[in-house]
Amino acid sequence: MNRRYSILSIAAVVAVAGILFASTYSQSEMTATKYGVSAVQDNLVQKISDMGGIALQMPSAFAQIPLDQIDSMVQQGRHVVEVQLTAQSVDLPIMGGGKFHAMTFNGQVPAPTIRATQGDIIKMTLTVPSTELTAHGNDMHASQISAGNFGAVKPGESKTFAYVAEVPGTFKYHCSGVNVAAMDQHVLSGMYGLTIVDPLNGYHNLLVTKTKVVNGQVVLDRQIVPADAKEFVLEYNQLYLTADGSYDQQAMFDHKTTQTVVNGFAFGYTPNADINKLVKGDEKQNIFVAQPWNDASLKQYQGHPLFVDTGVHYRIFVENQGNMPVFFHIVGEILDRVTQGNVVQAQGTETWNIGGSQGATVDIVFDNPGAYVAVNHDYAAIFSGAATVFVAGDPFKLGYGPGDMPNPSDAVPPLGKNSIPQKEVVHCLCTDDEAATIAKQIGG
Ligand SMILES: [Cu+2]
Repeated sequence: MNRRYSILSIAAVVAVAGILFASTYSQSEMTATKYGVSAVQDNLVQKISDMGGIALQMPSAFAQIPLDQIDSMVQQGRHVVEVQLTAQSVDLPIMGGGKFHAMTFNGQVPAPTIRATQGDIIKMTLTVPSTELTAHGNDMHASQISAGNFGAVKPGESKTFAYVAEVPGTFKYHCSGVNVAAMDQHVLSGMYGLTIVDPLNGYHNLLVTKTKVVNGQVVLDRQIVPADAKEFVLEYNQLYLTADGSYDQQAMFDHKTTQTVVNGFAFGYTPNADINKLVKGDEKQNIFVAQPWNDASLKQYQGHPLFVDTGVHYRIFVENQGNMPVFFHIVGEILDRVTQGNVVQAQGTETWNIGGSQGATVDIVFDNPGAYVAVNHDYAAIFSGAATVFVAGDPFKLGYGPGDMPNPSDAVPPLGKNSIPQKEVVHCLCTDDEAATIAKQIGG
């Protein structure tokens, strides 16, 4: 049992309490000045205060590894995955032009994807440079440590913690704000990432059941697809912004999404000018109606579809980083398998509902060439950014073969237990410095 859930269930209340009672944080650290808090909630906040306040609500850690024990654990056979995160507030572009005030880990949204194997030690260091205007924190859902344990890391300081990733699956990690106060602002402004914990014994083969005709009879045709797969990561979130690109907390309370983003972008995985020219002979002629990230001058922000081969096993790690549901659906396809943790939840399902701060691993084989669009099948989400184009095979007869076309670097996770490598091209909602670092990593 992970006690975090009981903590997070009151986190909103605690965050409000933190905002109302914390005297150590200036108003400039909190963008919003008006809160959608009713009189009833005011009473609840007062009750929490009377009980002893936030400290009483936050039990101490119970699964953290003392840092001086890591070496001996490694000698006994554990592996360590080291993660360096640096808080960086920076302006990044949004669909439609302009920029928003992003809060990031390492200058990119989402933060780097962490890949570990069940049983590994994850050792994370968060550094908050002295140039940051506010403290930051970290809560890793792959751990089983109280969110209040890590605490706030002040500007000019850094802090390390470590834990054993005991449970396989996809898990978000996110800034925990200033002792959970302003956590919503920090997460919804970009401070979130994914930890993929591979099952210790690897992934299962995929069973795909079709039909065929034998001797005039329709019979089941069970096909076993090996566990090794090409992989993608899709992280869903929302932006709640004022006209000048600041975080709009009232819009969050009202669930009035400004844009829906996948790996930080609204419509980030759509054809670009080069692909239009290849397909239509005209770089300005769109083959996807909503296509804001088109021109090559946009550099790392230029749109790029996900190119997939037909007949190949794809494993898609989907995480809902936001606070609206994700009805994950691929238009024109059926999800062959949905796994959460290491437990199969569905086989052959049209859509899978992923709640806030929940992940799923979707296995799929694209059978026929064509363009398929992965959506959050909530129309408001689709039309505000949650549409991701998969191009399977070579439907436009351009002459490329399996694996020839590169895929966006931010949609391809680090290699894991049963990963098949893919060609990559730099694509990220990230600073130019971070884009240059990624270019070096992928040899691009
Ligand atoms: Cu933060």
